[in-house]
Amino acid sequence: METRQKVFSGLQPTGNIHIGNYLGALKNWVSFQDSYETVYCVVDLHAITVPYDPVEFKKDRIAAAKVLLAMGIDPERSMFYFQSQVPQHAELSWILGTMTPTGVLNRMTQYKEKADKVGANLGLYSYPVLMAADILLFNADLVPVGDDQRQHLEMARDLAERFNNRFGEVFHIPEAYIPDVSARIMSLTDPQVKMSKSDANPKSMVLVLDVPDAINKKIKSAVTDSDPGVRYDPTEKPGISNLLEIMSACTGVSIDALVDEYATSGYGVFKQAVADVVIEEFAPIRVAYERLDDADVARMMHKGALDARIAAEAYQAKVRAAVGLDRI
Ligand code: AQP
Repeated sequence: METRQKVFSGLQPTGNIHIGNYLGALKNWVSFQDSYETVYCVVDLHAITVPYDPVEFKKDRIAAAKVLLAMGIDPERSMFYFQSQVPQHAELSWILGTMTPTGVLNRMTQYKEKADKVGANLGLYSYPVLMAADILLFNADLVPVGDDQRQHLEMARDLAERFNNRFGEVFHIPEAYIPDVSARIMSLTDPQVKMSKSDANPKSMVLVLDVPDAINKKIKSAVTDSDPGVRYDPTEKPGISNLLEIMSACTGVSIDALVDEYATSGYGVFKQAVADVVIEEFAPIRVAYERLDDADVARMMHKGALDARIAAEAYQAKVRAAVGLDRI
């Protein structure tokens, strides 16, 4: 029997899920269910590496699971659970941490950026080790992520190789799956920086659950430039190029074809077309989200964690045996 390749990815339940998360990674999560064995996880242990309110966090965690279910993550086809409820993630992270040179962690750009904003802590520093453990725990082949996770993925590959060289072949070497278009969706208010959940300005991001009027307003007020031609040029025209990427990733129409269509239409017409496409993309997700019940979702996630613990244990037993920590 042919065994399918395995996909793993995670989403932090920190605040609202935006169109960058969706087009950079989550849209692929859904389509990968058709041809891969898929393991998806709401990575709540990662999310507590920055300041948070536990009461709000509990709600955000369920909300993140609901958005993913509403998008089309199907617990019948994917393993789907909260990271904290499968303790093997943390155990493997510790083991990998013992073979992670601190010099490598010191080079992680996301750590430097976040530590400057929210303060340094050990969890934030070792975040890429936990991410490596997430990926390696189920021996994933492919990891759909946005461009900002490229460096972390490289580190996961490096740790898998270090482990295999020292203890024998246990891990597959995972590949990142980073889309050609929309791997780095930029802020709508400052197209020089990545769209980010932690941006304090709500106008900087379109949220997956935004109502049509909000999507319209945000896209129409997106920062562009004073030269009116619609062209793809991320250096000279980062705002328009960002909108072209959004439209192309939502519709599947190439950027060249979109440029042909809107080159001389003016920014007003182009922005309206982008807003219409995004509204259409997100409308069914919002409807499906409203239909989901928190208690049902909590039960689903509990069941997902039970299944994931059993599956993870089979892999983790091999890791323990390899490093001399067999259960006796
Ligand atoms: N702007 C983006 N464009 C494309 N992909 C993106 N991703 C994040 N931002 C963009 C991808 O979304 C997936 C889930 O991200 P996460 O929940 O792990 O959060 P993050 O990478 O830390 O990015 P956020 O959502 O913007 O949060 P903050 O404010 O903390 O930086 C990942 O695959 C990520 O690559």
